[in-house]
Amino acid sequence: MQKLDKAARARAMSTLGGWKKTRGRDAIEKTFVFKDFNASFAWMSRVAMMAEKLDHHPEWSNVYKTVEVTLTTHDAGGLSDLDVKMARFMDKTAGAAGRAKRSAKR
Ligand code: H2B
Repeated sequence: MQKLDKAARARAMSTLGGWKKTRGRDAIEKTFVFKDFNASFAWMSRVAMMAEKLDHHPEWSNVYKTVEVTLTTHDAGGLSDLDVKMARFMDKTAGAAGRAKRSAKR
């Protein structure tokens, strides 16, 4: 898996909503806020199955209804197409939680 070059990265980022570059790392991150714990964990289960299928796994943590996600490709030492693919899948499956950019409230 190849790291995205500068142009490909810019193109990809312009199509992703609410994802931002991680400071000091070649990675992207987003915070998803769901209705409650049940909704957040159901989503994580769905994403987990996709992660296994793609053999591409997120760095993430969950506190109640909030899931903080960081995506990067460890084997490539940075952002690859797989991260973009995973980000799209996460946004698509998160519904309203994927459209909320960020929330201070947990
Ligand atoms: N996930 C992510 N995010 N990056 C990787 O480089 C990666 C992975 N590599 N999941 C996979 C697993 C690799 O370790 C296994 C052996 O295929």
